[in-house]
Amino acid sequence: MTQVPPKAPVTLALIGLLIHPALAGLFVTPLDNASFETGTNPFGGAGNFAEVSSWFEENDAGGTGTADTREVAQDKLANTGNIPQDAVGQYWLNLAFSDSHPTPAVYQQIGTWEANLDLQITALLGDRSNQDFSGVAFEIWRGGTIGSAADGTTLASIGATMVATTGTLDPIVEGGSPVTASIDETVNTGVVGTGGEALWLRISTPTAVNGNQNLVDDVNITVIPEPSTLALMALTGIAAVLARRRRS
Ligand SMILES: [Ca+2]
Ligand SMILES: [Ca+2]
Ligand SMILES: [Ca+2]
Repeated sequence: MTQVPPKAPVTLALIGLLIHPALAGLFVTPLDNASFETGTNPFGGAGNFAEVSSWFEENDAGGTGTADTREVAQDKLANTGNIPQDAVGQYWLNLAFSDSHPTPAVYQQIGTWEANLDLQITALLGDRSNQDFSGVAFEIWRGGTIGSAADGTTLASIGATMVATTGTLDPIVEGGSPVTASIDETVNTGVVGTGGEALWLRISTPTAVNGNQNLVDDVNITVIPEPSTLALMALTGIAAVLARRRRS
């Protein structure tokens, strides 16, 4: 009777554990228009977008009122003297604060909520040399009515709840020239929620004062594998090497 070598079943079990449900929380491509390169300006004029594709602008009523004329994506080529030129592509998101736009923020769905996901967020932040940068926060929200998400609608008003925030990030040192800074932050989805409800990314400028402009570009978000998953990956690699050695 042939003895079945134990290594193959062990390896298969480890691979099975690697297909971890925690990795399924984000969409395969979590963000659309992550560099803010597509949009329209229904009010005419070249360059800046008043409407950014795939993102919901909380202040933008979608066609009427003064709020709509706000530049949500800034054409860096339109003001080469005061806008940072080393962003990805031609446009920055511009979270610009004024008395008529008191809480500029954009959001989009990035997946479905699952407990205790570590999410890594990276992005570029930009400062205009002729405006103050006051800080940007990257927030994770869950729940709410997906079909009610729209330009001019806040995440809070559709019933979503914030579960994590980077806090207000302000790595910019104001000076006489445009400045670019990169951020790399980790947040966690927490343990309170319902599996499968919407998971959102919201970008806001919580502490702005009138006249501030906060540029954001090249936003990326990924799930960080849990330490146990990383250990299993290492074990699986060792098991595969051992199995190969035994065969040769
Ligand atoms: Ca861009
Ligand atoms: Ca939009
Ligand atoms: Ca500045």
